[in-house]
Amino acid sequence: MRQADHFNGRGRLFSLVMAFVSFVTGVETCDAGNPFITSIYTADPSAHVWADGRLYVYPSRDVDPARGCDLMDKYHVFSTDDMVHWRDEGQVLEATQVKWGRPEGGFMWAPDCAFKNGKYYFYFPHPSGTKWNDTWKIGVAVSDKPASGFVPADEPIKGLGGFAMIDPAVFVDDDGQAYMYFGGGGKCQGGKLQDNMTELDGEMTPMAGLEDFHEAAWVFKRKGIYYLTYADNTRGQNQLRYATSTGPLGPWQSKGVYLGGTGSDTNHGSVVEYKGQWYQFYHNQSVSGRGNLRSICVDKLSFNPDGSIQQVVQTKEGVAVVEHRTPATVSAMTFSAKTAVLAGKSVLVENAAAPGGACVQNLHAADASCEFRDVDGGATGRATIEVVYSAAKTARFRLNVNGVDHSFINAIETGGWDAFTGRAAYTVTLKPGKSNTVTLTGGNGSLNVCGLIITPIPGD
Ligand code: FUB
Repeated sequence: MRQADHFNGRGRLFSLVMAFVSFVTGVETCDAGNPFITSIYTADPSAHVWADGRLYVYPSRDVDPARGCDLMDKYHVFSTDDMVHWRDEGQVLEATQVKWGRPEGGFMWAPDCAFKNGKYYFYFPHPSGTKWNDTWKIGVAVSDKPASGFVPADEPIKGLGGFAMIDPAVFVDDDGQAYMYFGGGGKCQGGKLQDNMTELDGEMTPMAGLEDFHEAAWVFKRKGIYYLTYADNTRGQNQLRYATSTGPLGPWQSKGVYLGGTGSDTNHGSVVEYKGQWYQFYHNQSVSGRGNLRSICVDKLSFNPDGSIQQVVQTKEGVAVVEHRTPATVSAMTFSAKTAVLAGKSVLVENAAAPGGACVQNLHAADASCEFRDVDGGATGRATIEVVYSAAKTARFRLNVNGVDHSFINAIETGGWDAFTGRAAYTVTLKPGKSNTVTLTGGNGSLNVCGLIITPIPGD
């Protein structure tokens, strides 16, 4: 079916009877394939498996529209229990929360997270002054939970300095001793953290033996061998290299490239084992075609018998489901397009292919929008908003929740106007009860929206 271009008069509103249906579903963000997160742009994925059995990814967020890497000012976390169904855990920190941070905000670059003594420590690089490149610091935020409740410390971590304080990575050894690594622009340092995880224990030392180091250090251990992976200086398409050592602070023996260029000028990865398989996380720019609107990917990583790493093959298919999964049953409320209040050139069109029997069209028009009112936030807490859509070509819309603009959300091509398989997911904290308003604004490509699914995040 071709996209119809109905126009029912500027400013004319369709007020339709609000109705919602409650049902039980296993809905979680499902973005199998690579990139595995497409609703928003993400980069620099740091992956960890925590005691609740889920794998969590802590990436940077590339804010759309981008200006260099300047406007990156917030972090969303994602998690999975089967490597195929991903949940947006929502935002964990933004620049405005950092007391010591640059007054203009922005520049929340590659983060990491560590767990010790019952607490989660979220480490992030951020400038403390207007001259951002001269004032990098590394901050830490602490929580009892892996993906919410983080409170940033009033001061950055003391004792770091001298050069690019970006890309912190924290490795906790089998004996419980934690090590921090950081660096960019060719230099990498590492050192011990105290038991409180917020202060250094002694001096940081240069990581000796890393060939062509650029940035993005990551340390892990397997069968007694310590591995340090990093991005090199290959022009236009940084590659990932690795080095090994018998200790967490080197000296390191360079082992060469194990992940070639991804198409993006930067690269940044992490390595983790989950349910018996090792994985390489990285980013590319395949959704946007732009180096500052990146997307996170995951592929399998394998070792040779001598412990060396085999070349990672980048795939579009991504990785397979790791375990038979019993879907979580959570209550969800569905809002069909028929319940939306339309404005501008948006129109409601009957469509048998659309769940709910109708869809909102003409969202390509600059003044088109649709609003879902009385969205139920449950008791309170985080909930994933899934916009159900079809798109013949990849488009985007602006998401506004309760008057707060969340910038652009991607609607990835679904294969045709009648293919309502698109799910653009984004997690926010909703107000309790039926007191929330979700507005989708068009003007950035064509998509047809047939409704919303709201899924509370379990445990909140
Ligand atoms: O995302 C901003 C910066 O780009 C990171 O800190 C670097 O590792 C590179 O990926």
